[in-house]
Amino acid sequence: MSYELLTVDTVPGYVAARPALARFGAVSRVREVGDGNLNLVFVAAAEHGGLVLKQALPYVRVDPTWPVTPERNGVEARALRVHNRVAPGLVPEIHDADPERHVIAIEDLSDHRVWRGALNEGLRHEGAAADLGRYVAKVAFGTSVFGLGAKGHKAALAGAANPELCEITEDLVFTEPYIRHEHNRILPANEADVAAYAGDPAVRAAVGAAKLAFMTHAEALIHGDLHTGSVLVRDEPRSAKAFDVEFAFYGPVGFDVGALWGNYVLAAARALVLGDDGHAAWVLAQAAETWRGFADEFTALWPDRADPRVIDLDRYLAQVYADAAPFAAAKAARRVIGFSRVSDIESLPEDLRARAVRAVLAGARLLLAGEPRGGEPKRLFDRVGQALAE
Ligand code: SR1
Ligand code: MG
Repeated sequence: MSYELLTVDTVPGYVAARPALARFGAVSRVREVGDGNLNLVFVAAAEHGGLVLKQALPYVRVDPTWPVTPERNGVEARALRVHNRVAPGLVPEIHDADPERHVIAIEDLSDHRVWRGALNEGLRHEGAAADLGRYVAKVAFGTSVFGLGAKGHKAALAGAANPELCEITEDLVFTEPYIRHEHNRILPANEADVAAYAGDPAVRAAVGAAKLAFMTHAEALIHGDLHTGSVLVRDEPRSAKAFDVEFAFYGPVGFDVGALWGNYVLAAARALVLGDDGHAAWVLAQAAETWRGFADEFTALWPDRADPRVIDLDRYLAQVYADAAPFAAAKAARRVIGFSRVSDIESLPEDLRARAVRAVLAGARLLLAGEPRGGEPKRLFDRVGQALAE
């Protein structure tokens, strides 16, 4: 390895040596809190406040034979700066970026918690789903042709390539669940469900079309991995922030909306098999909340800067909406077939897990069936709820 990995013992010295972090003073306490697939994450308490250090590992945590470029840390730093500019308050602030050790220092948000865990416990963070919709809209507007103009958009696009991490998504979300692959893990009770889902020509055609859109529709500097484990929430004062933007790239805006929707499906499937119908209904209702936050914010941004002579707002919104549904399906299905599972499903006892997987695949099928232009998320997710419950 060509760079030194941080440890709880070396973090204080590291912070002391970074001029951009001098204002924090001496670090007195450090905890390693990383639980994702790709990074070391340290929370450091210092004389003048807390900070978080995120260091990219050059491999996948659970499979060190699988290399992943640590340059993604620089991608994340650049995207986070842009997202702070266009969506302030909806992402962590960034204090420092170190391209040699592949470390970023960001705002300490220890007074928040990861949304997935809260959803798993049946907690309701009202307003979070709409805030995330607003975040997606601000990024969609501010980093696209609408906010940057034609030349600005092309220049930004040229500087924001993230091919290695895009390839992970192309493989793990859109390909591996639909072929025989060593990454796939399927309970015996779900073998027929997965074979029926992944082998269905209509499913394969819709997922293939979504994959092509992911690979070619360079609309905005999207988050790229906006699942509920990439969201922090707080009750009082109310706050929701997206974090972990290392998968950011110029892609289709519907992918971020769909990622949230797909993760609501996972959370709802969990709630349903646990018998908490009320929580399942609440979670699925968040899909419409996210859409409302997105559409309202994007519409509010539109009159100032967009070109109203040719490009039509309603058509644009309808396109994002139509894109989001198959992306949601692919994002939910990959979590119950392929690599990288989620606690919503994995922490269930095996019999309930099998039921939840079956429900998620039924929901995914419905979302892949195609949403008509002019469709409406409340109606769509009412139908998803019925599919999950059948
Ligand atoms: C090898 S990385 C696996 C997954 O972790 C990230 O959170 C992304 O979702 C990626 O697909
Ligand atoms: Mg992540």
